[in-house]
Amino acid sequence: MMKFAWDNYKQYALGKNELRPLTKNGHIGNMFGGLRGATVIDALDTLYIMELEEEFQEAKQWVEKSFDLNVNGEASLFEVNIRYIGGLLATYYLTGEEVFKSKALELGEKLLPAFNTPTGIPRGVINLGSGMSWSWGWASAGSSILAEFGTLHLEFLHLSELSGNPVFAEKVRNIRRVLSRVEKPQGLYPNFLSPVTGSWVQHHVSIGGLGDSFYEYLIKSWLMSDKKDSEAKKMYDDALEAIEKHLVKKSAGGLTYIAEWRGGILDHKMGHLACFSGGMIALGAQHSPGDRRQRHMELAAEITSTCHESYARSDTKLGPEAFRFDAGSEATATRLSERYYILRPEVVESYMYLWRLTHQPKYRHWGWEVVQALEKYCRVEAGFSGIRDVYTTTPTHDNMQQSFFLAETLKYLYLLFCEDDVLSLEDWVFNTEAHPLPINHTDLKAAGQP
Ligand code: DMJ
Repeated sequence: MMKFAWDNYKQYALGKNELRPLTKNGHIGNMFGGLRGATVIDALDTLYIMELEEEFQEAKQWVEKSFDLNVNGEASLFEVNIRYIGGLLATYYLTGEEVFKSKALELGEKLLPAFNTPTGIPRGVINLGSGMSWSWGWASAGSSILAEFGTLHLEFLHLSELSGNPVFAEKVRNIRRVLSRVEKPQGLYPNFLSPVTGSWVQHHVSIGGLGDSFYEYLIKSWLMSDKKDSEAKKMYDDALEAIEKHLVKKSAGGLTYIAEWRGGILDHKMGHLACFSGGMIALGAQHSPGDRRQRHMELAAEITSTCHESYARSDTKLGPEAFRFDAGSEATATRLSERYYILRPEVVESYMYLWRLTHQPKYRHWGWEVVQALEKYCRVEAGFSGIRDVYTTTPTHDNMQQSFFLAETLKYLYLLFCEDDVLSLEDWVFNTEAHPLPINHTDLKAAGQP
């Protein structure tokens, strides 16, 4: 599947950001500020770990010869960080090849002006040429988004480590400082914060879109620090406790889910994006004392099972973008606009973590169901495409092979079916785009190993 996705991208769209597999051309879009080759950078480490050597060399050559960082355009700070910086760093750590490190550092420098705000909380959009930055037009009152400024920590620590320049680490430590001091309603973190005043702009809380990877990066920062970053662990534990208390619910049919919160009122829906949380909670549970460990492992398994239900209850066996738990609907999309599937990874991501942490065969079975459904409904003549409605066996295609399909969905499926020592969870943390970053094992460092 990876070879098919890559070969078609290479044939029809090399150098563009994504492949359009029906029209057999490339898509550039406006998320990466003039940067090109998002699929190349997102695919590099997956090609490498799958030992697709020729294909990896093709991708590497494109980076060496054609990856141009002197661009002028409006980029999402978050997307450039998780896909480009994350992909380049991971490939550098896997291969030791300098080109990936130098491109990551050069690109990292271009992101720094986004942090020039009164609080140091970066704005969401940056022009990579001029360094001008601003907030998303759709974000209320010029605010910055929790999942965006809260998803820089892992990559920025590595940028400082590799460059010897502390500025990257200082930027993310300052974000942490602002967040640890600000008052949290009921212990929860709202999704919109003003980069000018450092206070919340709106009380919408979500473990799915707009909030998701902020929580993920707290627990992973602690793991990546070889469990030294106790501040991150405490913030994660406290946040999870508030989530358990206020957002975790059980449906009439017995399905556990995490609701969204709007100024104290619950919205009983889960987005596909929120389905990563089964894996995150299981990962965090490994390091909790006895009773909490068991409770969190159960919660992780229940959420993952609910997400599996959202797949199992559809005609295609692929899950919708969002599903609801209002009376009469259980883990299904009730709105037309929520019925699509765009090759997202979060559900198989949780299967991978739960498999590695419990070895219960059901997670492999569920992963295999996804493989079969992808082959049946998303594979088209020239690549893989998202579908517009998971509730019909004759879905139309959206003509887009997302770069995260190669970075995440196929990588997590691969890891679900190989030995646990391939990118072992003892040695690596995955950034939110599934790019592996090494855990900073201090005992090895003390023993003189790099
Ligand atoms: C990816 O880019 C990342 O997983 C991000 O955290 C959320 N959205 C997509 C995949 O769905």
